Amino acid sequence: MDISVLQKARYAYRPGLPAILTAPISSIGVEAGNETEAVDDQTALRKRFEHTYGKPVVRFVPGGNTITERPRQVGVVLSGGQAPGGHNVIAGLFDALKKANADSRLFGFLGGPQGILDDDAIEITGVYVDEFRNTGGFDIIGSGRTKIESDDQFTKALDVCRSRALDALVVIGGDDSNTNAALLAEYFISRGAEISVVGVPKTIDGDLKNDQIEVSFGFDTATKTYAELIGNIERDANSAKKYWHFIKLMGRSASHICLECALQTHPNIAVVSEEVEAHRKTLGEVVDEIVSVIVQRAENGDNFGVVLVPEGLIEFIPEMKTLISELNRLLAEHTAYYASLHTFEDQSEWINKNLSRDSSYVFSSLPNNIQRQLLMDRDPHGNVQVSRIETEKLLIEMCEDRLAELKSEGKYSGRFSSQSHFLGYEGRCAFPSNFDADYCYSLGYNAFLLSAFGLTGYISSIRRLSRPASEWEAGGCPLTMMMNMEQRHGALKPVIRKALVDLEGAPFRMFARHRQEWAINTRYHYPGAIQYYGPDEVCNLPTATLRLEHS
Ligand code: FBP
Repeated sequence: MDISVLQKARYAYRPGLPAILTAPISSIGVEAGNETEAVDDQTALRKRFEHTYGKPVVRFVPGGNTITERPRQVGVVLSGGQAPGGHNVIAGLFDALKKANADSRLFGFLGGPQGILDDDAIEITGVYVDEFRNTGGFDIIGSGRTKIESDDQFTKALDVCRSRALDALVVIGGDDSNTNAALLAEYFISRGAEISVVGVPKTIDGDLKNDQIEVSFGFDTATKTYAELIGNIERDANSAKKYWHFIKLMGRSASHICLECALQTHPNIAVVSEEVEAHRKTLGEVVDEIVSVIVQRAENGDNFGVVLVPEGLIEFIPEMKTLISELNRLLAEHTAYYASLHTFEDQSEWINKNLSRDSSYVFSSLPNNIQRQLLMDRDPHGNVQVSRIETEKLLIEMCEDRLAELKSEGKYSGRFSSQSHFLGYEGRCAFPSNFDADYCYSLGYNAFLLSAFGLTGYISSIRRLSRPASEWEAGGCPLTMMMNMEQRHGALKPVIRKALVDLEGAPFRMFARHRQEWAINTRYHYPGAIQYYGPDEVCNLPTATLRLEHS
């Protein structure tokens, strides 16, 4: 195989594990805490999860009751968007399974949850997994966004797991996929099946976190990859001194990626969606704030700068949020009729007629390309595909209009030339940083132990991540503990609560303390590329967000 020098070198990397997980498997025991409660809507959730609600948080410790080392069959599925480190989760799972019993077998469902429904799987062998160790991507078995939600799908999933004689199913995914894992766990028990379902917290977005999950895997590598590119763009901006760069950053909903990148690169402006929503800022006000920095910098002769825009911004602007929820409802309730409208003109005319007066006004005031993007298909979980909405270009257009007005009023005399960028897919399949390589391997190894102890409806949890890997704590958290009820497709559904940026949290406060200085003076910070070899502080430093939240 023709592989890069780095890929070859990474095959030899031995990921770090929490000390407890390096012990012989037969010497590891489990310690359970008290019963737990969901974050909200406890009564409804207790009823919905009759068999799995309220279980204790568990931690692996030396000795006590240990697992029997009989051969086991485990299935694994990757769900949702790619995140660096997914291959190592599977490698950790494989190694633990084989360490417990060499006759155990691991099956990977292909192409995401649809692979379960189609019973499309391969056996993951030692030779096969070795090709993927410490590499980025999900190509080991592929991923997909199918949601298992109908009764028929649950029955099918159980039939497939039974026919393959699985002892456990490991679901590697974000909040929606782990919600699915919780529902599957409940369904399996309710049908008398002793098949553990264990989740693993994945998403570059960083919004699957809480007291037990300090960070989802992939966030570390993806933000470091984007920060390298932003730093490079900043240096270019500061060298040429002629462009304003508007950089949209992935992260469907929360602004964790944007905030982390701001902490790493000190841009002139970073918009944080959660702040926009908290202060109920209109799109016009967001634009005015950006324009005010452009004008002030122009007064100092600096007609250049860098603006970070979170991908999910559009859904946090109150008037846009209302518009999107009206659009979601219209498109869900009139799917067939809407599909019969073939031209954009017909579609937008029908939409405009059926929106409330305010939303119709907002919709009509948007440029045509943004209107089209807002009408594109929703993903299987009902989310607007924000990665396809060109918010960065919308902001540029609006800034240009506002600056032209100011110029005509004699209040601005600078030059505004812009470049737009979208950083998203560039970071999702990077070689995992040492942090993600270690964390993912530990999560996978740990997921096996949870399943082998017969725990179901749990998510793999590795904590104390700001310390060296050997000091990490390993255990599991019941998925119901992270849930509440939310409106989805017009009905109340149990879902894992997304963690948005906390405006009182240390990362945001750190940003807020410095942003004025970064806006006007040029204080760019260049983190450079991820380093895999070299001094500890260069190769193994976790994200600023993790350090600020947990050190
Ligand atoms: P997950 O939540 O599934 O991890 O995906 C996150 C994400 O990368 C978002 O940041 C982005 O909006 C979305 O996936 C893009 O989805 P797609 O890969 O389907 O274009």
